[in-house]
Amino acid sequence: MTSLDNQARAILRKNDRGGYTVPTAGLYPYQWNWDSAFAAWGFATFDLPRAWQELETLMAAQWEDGMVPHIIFHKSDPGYFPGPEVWDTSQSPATSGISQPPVAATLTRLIWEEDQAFGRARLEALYPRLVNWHRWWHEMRCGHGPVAITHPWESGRDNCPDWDIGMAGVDGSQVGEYTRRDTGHVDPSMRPSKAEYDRYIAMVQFGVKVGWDQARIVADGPFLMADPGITFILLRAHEDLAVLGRALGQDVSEIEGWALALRNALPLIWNADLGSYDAKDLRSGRFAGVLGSGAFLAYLAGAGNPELDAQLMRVWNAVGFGIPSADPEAAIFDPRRYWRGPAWPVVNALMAIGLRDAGRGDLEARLRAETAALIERHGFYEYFDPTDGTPCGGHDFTWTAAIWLTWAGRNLEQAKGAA
Ligand code: 9WN
Repeated sequence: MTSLDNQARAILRKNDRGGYTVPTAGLYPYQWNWDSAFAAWGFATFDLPRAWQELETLMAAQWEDGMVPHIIFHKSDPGYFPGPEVWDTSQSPATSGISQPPVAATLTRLIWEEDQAFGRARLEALYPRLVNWHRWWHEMRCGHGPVAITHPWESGRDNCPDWDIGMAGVDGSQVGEYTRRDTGHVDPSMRPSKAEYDRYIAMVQFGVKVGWDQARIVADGPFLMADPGITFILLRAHEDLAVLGRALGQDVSEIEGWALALRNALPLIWNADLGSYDAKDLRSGRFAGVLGSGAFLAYLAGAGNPELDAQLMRVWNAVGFGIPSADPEAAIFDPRRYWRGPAWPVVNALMAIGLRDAGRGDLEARLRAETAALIERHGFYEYFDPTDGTPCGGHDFTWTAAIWLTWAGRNLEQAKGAA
């Protein structure tokens, strides 16, 4: 075990608030949905019971309709805005009113594969909750075919350029006064702008106004865009959930039906002019026209193709440190601003699973080496500038530590010795 392994474990322990993990102290003081699933994967490398517990606290916050919210506000903390009183969802524990990328089934499968001897009872308890959540995605978010998001935060890739055309139609001028907390924790030039934040809050206020009625939000809300990233993540997760269901002796035909419907919808998010999968504004039918990490998550769902391969190599070779979240040769590229260019270890890890499964072990190894080098040189930061490796955002970050333990740093010493 390396000292970085020890540091990564210590970060997971330090960010543990008793059954759930915060992404990083200060900037993100609550339980976030996909962060928590990655934390569970990280814990699984050294504490399997704690890994299951992380998934259990996440899924325990499931709404009656099946949604698993993007933030669970276990204990109020003035360090984050917008907090529980702004979301006002009347849930207990308090939660936000949107979801986040459903990586949980995929990571549960990986954890289960490490713990088949003792994990069965815990998997049996989680499984119906996962199925209900996937049904919620199918029924509430897949009415147009691909996965629709009702708020950029639902995508997990908050202010990536994919959402610009949808955001342009959101009126943020009436949200009133508020105080942001994020810019007190990290350099404001790395975070979304005030105009973007006003619109984020306007979307939350719409949800509150309609009592978080998801059908109304989809039908009349200020923002509705097809997200290639979640589409691929959910497609992969459906398939992993079906594997788990079969292992438990369950009938998985409903899940297989959701997966088939989603796969059949992929042509709807292929933008031939761009030569890539692309986000689409579902109100106007217009493509976003931007290439980014959402498209490259296609590999996770076995949906790559030669044109996408060429795009991947072009954007990757244009930078030196991981796969950028936006096209480095496009005008919108901003290498240090949240999701508008930086490389995110956690997204690299998802793409790596896909590249490996696509038989591109060479690319997986390259991505792994680049991600490991960033962490070795700079530590467990939230994300990195892909042009020079500068560390950005929050420090001692849970999901970066988890990715180190599960993938980027796993067996690194042995791999180096063998090279
Ligand atoms: C809003 C916690 C989360 C991640 C998201 C990331 C960022 C929140 C924010 O932090 O989003 O959900 O306030 O910026 O974009 O992917 O889950 O790490």
